[in-house]
Order: sequence, then C-alpha cells, then structure tokens
Amino acid sequence: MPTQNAHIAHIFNKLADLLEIEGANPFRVRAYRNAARKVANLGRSVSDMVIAGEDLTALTGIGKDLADKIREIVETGRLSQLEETEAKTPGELSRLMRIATLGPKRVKTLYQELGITSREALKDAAEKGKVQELEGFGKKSEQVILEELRRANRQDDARIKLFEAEQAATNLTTFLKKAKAIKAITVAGSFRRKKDTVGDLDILVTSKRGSGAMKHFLAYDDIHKVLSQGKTRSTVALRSGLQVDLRVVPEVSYGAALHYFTGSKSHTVAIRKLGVKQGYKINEYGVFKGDKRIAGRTEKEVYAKVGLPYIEPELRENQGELQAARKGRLPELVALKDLRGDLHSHTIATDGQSSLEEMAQAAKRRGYEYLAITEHSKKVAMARGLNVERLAGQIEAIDRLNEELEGIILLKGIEVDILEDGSLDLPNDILKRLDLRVCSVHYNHRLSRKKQTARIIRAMDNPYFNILAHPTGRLINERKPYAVDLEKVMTAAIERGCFLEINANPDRLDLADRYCRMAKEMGLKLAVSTDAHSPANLDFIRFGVDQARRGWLEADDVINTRGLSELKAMMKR
Ligand code: DGT
Ligand code: CA
Ligand code: CA
Ligand code: ZN
Repeated sequence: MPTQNAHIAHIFNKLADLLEIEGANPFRVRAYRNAARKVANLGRSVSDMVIAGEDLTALTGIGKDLADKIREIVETGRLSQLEETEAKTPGELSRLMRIATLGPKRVKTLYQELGITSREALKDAAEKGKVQELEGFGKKSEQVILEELRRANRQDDARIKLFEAEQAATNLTTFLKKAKAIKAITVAGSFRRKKDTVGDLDILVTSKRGSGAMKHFLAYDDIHKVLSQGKTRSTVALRSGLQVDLRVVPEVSYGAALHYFTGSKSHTVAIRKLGVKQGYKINEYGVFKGDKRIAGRTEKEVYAKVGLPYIEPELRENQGELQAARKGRLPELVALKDLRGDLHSHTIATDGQSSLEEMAQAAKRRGYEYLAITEHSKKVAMARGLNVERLAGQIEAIDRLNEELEGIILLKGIEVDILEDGSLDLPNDILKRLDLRVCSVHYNHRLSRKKQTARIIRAMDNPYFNILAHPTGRLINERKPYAVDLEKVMTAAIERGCFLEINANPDRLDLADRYCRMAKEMGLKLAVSTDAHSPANLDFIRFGVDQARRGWLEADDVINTRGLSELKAMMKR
C-alpha cells in the first residue's frame, strides 16, 4: 500500500521538532519543515513517484539527502534517523512543543531544570508554581500554560484533517474495489458530511457474500491492528493510527444504513423521532411498519417516508435542516462547477513554486475565467514579499501576459499585510492600480480580542481593502484562531462593501463552517479561494466548497461564482 504524503510530512515535522529541542542548526530544521509542507501540498502521491523511479530532487527544496529519506519512508514506512533521534529524546518532549506558547528553547529549559517530559508533569509543576520560577517564565506564562494544557486535553488530538482522511479513504476504497464480492462502497460518517476534521472512517459496502468482502478488507496491508472482527462489522487501526469501521450491509438496507452511518447522530435521531410520530420504526436496516420493511434501499426513500426531500450530507447536523426541509426552504448548495475563478494565489515571485504563465494555464485547464495573483507584501520577508517596485513590475508582467493569454485572465492582486496599527503594508498609490486586494493578518496574533477586532476594522476603512484572507488565522490541529469578534468584523465588512475569504487550504479551512453560516445569515458574501502556491494546489478548492456547503452557502453567496465584469465591479467600493 502506498505511503501517504501526510505520513511522510508527519515524520519530517516530528524530526524537525526533535532537532529543534536538541538545538540543531536552524537551517536544517527549516529544511525538514519545508520538505514536510512541500510533500503535504504536492497534490500527487510521492510514493507513486518513488515507485515510478521519478527524480524527487526535481522538486524545489528537495535535495539528494531528503530524496533518500523520502525513499526510505516509502520503502519501509519508517525513518531510521527519526527513530535514532527519538531514542535520544526523553518522553513526550516533542508533544510538549504543541503547546502554543512553548518553543523548543522553553521545552528544553523545562526538561533540564525540572525534568519535565510529559504534559502531566508540566501540569503538576505549573500547579505547584514551580514553572514561574524558571528563567524565561513568569506568573503570567505559567497561567497561560495551564490554560493551554486544559485546552489541549479537551481538543481531541486523534481527529485528523479532512484532507488526510481523504487520502486514506481513497487508498482504501481503491483497494476495496478490487474485490469481486464487493459492489457499492461509500465512506459515510463525518467524512461524508465533509467535516473539517474526522475522528474515524465509517465505510459501508454491499456484497454478494458477506464473508468474502470482510476477508478482503482484513487483508489490506496498511492495517496496523485488527481491533474487532465479525461477519458484517470490523474495526481496524491503520498504520497512521486512523481507525476504520467497515460494515457489510444487504442491498435492501443500503440507503437506511447510509443514512444511519452518515449521521450526524443528532440528525438521524431527529429523523427517527419523525418516523415514530408517523408510526414507523427507522433504523440502520430500513423503515419498518410493524415487521414489514417499507423502505431502505436508498436514502431518498427514507426521507420520503417522513415526508421530507433529500437532505445533503453537509447539512445533516440537526441545525435547522429538518425545519428548512419541511418548509421547502433547503438551500441549493454551491457546487464546484459554480466557481468561475480563484481569488488568492502565489507565484515564484514570492513563496509560490510556479510562474505566472504556469498558474494561468493551470487555472485555464480547470475551466476558470480568471485567476487572481496575490503575492505577499514586503512585511512577509520570509516569503520575499513584494515592495512597491517589485509589485509595479509584476503589474506590467501580468498586463503583458494577459495580451497573449487566451481563455483565461490573470487579475492583478496582492495579499497585503494588515499591520499592527491597522494600516496596510503598501501605499494606496500602488494598491489602486490593482484589480483586487486580499488583506491578511500574519503577525501579532496574540493581541486582545478587542484590539485585534479594531485592527482589522480599521484596515477595512482603507477604500482599497476588498477581501479579508483566512479570517481567524487558525491552522487545524496546530494553531488556534486568534481572538477576534467575527460578528463585528462581518458587520463592518457589510457596511464597507468588503468580503471575507474561505481559505480552502486543507490545513486552514478558515472560515470554519459555523462562521460561513453566520456570514450567510448576516447577508455577507464570501470568496472561496485556495491560496495556491502551485498549480496542483488549485485543486484544494473543493475543500473550500465543502465548508461553504456546510455553512449553507448557495452560488449567489460566493463572489467568485460571478463573471469577470460583475466581479470587478464588486471590487470597486
Ligand atoms: P467522527 O468519527 O467523530 O468524526 O464523527 P462521526 O459522525 O463519523 O461519528 P462515528 O464514527 O462515531 O459514527 C458514525 C455515524 O454512525 C454517526 O454519525 C451516527 C452513527 N452512530 C454512531 N453511534 C451511534 C449511536 O449510538 N446512535 C445513533 N443513532 N447513531 C450512531
Ligand atoms: Ca466516523
Ligand atoms: Ca466510527
Ligand atoms: Zn496567501
């Protein structure tokens, strides 16, 4: 079974953490982190590349040493260097670094001064007031650590990003399709509802002979451990730690089982209650009147029996969708095909991997009408952000290129930094020459909620502010959102004719679903954009559309469903 890109990225990130604690050369540490990001965002299977004998060093940032390491991971599933480094590093030191306020330096201090190697030991020491006495710590930081520990414990570490779940699901379903005994296959559960994180995979199959299907599943070679097995239901843990439930169901029950196992639990319980009112029993085997099964082959049949139209999986959270369905007011959810362009992307001018032309051609292949190039501004020095002169140069380059391009138009844009005082990182003289401006917070995440909110709204006062990018700055499982009053920000955006972005990068998915819904209810329109750093990244758009759908958004609620002239008009405030 091919090693997943996410697995390789995970190994490199872990190695980088440990090396950092060890005090290794920062350049080396960064090389591993860059490689992790590169692999995770590649959009094709590195494993396949290795098997096909492709030259990995052709990828930017991957030298011979990293290529050898990738090959080792693909071939053995492990990296000996990581194991050696782990053996030298005590306990859970690398996990401690996931506490947002603890960098490698402070983790090292905690270890050397107090012998702390686990979250429990850290909690204990902090509660006894020992941490505040250490150099580089204080009363305040001790409190913050305790808060973070409580949060980290609440946050279920085991949930994985939708993108990683998708890779695992694709590999597994490809394998399952090979079995003659298996007919239909659907990955149900939170994965089918497109939640931004997934606890485990719930796979349903129909089969001619139950045992044949199950036997095939249990022979999957990415299985680390079989946790339980039976004729119609088994649970396994994959090598990545992800658990998978497989259920074999008869065709007459497929729709009912799909409905039950897609959940959410609270949605299906509500449907079942509706059934009871009408004298039906609804479970994973079907809809029953007495002992007689009267429906269950399709989900549509199940809904029809309780007098409702089909409800899309993304809406099944028992958040008003039953009422909307009853009144015939379900949203007509935005779909991938509705999008006419992407409004956030980077090229080699800053931290992207491809040229203007390559990005344009990739957007054209997707059938887009337009792609906005929005490089970082100078404040983001790490990404070689553009200053006035370089941006002016890019404006001219795009104008020239647009004359040659057919069937696609590049929009001149910028991802301009919102500075701490709410001013923008580039002067209006140059901003006004652009088609649109995406504005981002990249620094000073730790401002108070009040200050952060005021900062962003002040930035929106600038007449060239169009779209607030990744509005909460979260990185799923890595960095929590900064404190900000989104309701105020959204109100301010509506008043000023600005928009917010749903950043479709699978590490971000920012705005999260509930905020998409909030925007919809407030009447604020959103952009769904990939923040692509390569042509392959343009594919991430589907993850943004998923979250938009979970937020009940329709095509009209998304600005990049508009044709070019209408879009350009929306960018003029
Ligand atoms: P997850 O895995 O935490 O991301 O979320 P789900 O929604 O995939 O939850 P999971 O895997 O525990 O169960 C899959 C579906 O099976 C769930 O959405 C609804 C259904 N289900 C599971 N346990 C129960 C239960 O005790 N009662 C009912 N009515 N349905 C259940
Ligand atoms: Ca699940
Ligand atoms: Ca499950
Ligand atoms: Zn960006």
